[in-house]
Amino acid sequence: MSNYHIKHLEEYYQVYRKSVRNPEAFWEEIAEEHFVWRKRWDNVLSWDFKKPEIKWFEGAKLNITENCLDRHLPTRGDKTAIIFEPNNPDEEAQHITYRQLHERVCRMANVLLDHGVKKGDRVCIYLPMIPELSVALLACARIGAIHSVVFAGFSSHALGTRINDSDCKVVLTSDGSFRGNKSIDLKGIVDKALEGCPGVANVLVVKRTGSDIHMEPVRDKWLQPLLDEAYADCVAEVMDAEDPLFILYTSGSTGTPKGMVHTTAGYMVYTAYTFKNVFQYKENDVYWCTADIGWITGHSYIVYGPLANGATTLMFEGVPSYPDFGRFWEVVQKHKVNQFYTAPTAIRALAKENLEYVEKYDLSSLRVLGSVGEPINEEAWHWYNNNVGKKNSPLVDTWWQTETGGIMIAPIPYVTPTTPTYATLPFIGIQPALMDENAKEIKGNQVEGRLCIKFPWPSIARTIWGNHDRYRDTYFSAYEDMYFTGDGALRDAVGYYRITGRVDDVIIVSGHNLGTAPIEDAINEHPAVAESAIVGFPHDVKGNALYGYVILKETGESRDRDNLRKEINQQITEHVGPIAKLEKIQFVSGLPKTRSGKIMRRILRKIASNDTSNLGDTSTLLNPEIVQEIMDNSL
Ligand code: 7RM
Repeated sequence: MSNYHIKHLEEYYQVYRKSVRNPEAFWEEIAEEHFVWRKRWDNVLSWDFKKPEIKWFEGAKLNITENCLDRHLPTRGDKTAIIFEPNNPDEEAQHITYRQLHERVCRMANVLLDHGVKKGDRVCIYLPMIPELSVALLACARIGAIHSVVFAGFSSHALGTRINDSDCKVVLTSDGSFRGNKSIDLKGIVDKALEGCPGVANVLVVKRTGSDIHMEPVRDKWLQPLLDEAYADCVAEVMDAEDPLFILYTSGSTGTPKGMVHTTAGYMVYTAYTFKNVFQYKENDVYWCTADIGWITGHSYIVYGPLANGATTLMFEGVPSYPDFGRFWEVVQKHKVNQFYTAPTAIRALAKENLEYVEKYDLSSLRVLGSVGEPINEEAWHWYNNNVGKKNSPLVDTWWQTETGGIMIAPIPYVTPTTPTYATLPFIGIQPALMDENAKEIKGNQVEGRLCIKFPWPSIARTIWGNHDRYRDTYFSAYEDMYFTGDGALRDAVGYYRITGRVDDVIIVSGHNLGTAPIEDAINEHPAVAESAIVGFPHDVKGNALYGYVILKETGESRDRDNLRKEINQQITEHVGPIAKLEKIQFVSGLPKTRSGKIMRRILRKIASNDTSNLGDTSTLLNPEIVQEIMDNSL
């Protein structure tokens, strides 16, 4: 029996038990049989959730790009590694073979080396969804540089903060990006960010839109001429299993974004293994994940997981609504996509449109549908299952996080029977636990609690860049010897998990994690604003939308409210990015606060959600009278 590819439910249970009874032996076998190593490990796992310190495959030497590229060349050199589908359907798609991808990665790696990038240096990547983005990740990995991808929808302020937090030396970007019928001036955003980033020596610029941009002498260079001149082969740097592979920022409930650090070997093994099973990928399948590589889903399930399996992975530059709402299905038909992985927010947006957009296209190639990013509601689940899958493609609802690196709870298609809105069973090697208010584990079924994981898995993030204490405090201090996810979940009668949502101040809007703190900071910087609080409320497309309560300074009281609303959203766009704009802004004279001065968001959340029948105990508030005022004027 090969434990690498699970094909029956009995096999799942058998392999699961094995992976839990003896995790070291289990992962050792997977690592040994399915990857290439320069040197074998001395020890499979050492861990201590108290420190916390987690090491997988210690002592092993490898390069992840040899696993994603070089090893495929003899057998899959002419196979398509990446299909690039441009924003504009009239522009031709590109098919990049493994051999071509290898060459492009080597050339870019050599350009980075020429610019003084060494093993362990950080490189910031701020690129749209074009092939150079995947090439850039792999080029960093080739030479042992640590990539830090910043989603190209983030503002200059957010970009600058991230560049400085991890001291990036080089930034890779493009002149601009295409999104539907818009183009965005990415280079202008980079220029503005770099006014506050003295550590950046070079900006390497991909030409995409051909727009007229400023090139700072010495610092900025067009990438293409450098790639053309570069040598087409590059010796892979030999990395330790636990050397950092990348940093990826995720919002926290407080403070600055957290630079989650993922290391090389464990991340590779786990993303490859989950990819193979959760998508039941078979040679010659075409797999498409619609996420942006700026998020963890893109890192793990557009780039590393698929390429480690020698798969064909599709990169889409555009948006689901351009040139019309049939675009996703047109692309599925055109490239005969077999596995399709998207987010509930996209499903909900498309479900609002005419069914003809779906029915027009031949979707018979589809075998597996995936969902990720937030809980998928019942309606969206059925719409996706009925109209896209034609009740014929299992729908895998995959729960995981930036911090977990790979999929943690998900059905295995054609193996695990699915239930709408349930992520179902823990993946192989994953040991979930539900905790009660007294920090005790809740055993048995038909229970609800806070979701923790009891035992390390290979792709768990190892630290927060530059702040190990925050890593411990955020994930390992709420419950002893457990990783705390920040999510609530229930376990039904058969042991299936359903994720109920965040239990902290992170709000998921259109599948993007937003911390309340940086948004409130941005609002508070407006000269007319005294104080603010934001909460999420249910939205039929975005899942949640943001509701802001704003107290004005005396000087702001006389100003036009609609202008103020626009300015506040402009402020947010500049500091955080347009995804964090507020749907509703209510001006209030005060905010409900506890005696220790904490804003009672619970009450604000209920008012924003129009659910005021039971506000709970407000007697402990410092200013209970404010609640009525806020309710009377709610939007
Ligand atoms: C992969 C990713 C993580 C948070 C997580 C959850 C929520 C993600 C699901 C989900 C319910 C799902 N990484 N989440 N997937 N909730 N069902 N299938 O999204 O770091 O950006 O977000 O997203 O709250 O903690 S992430």
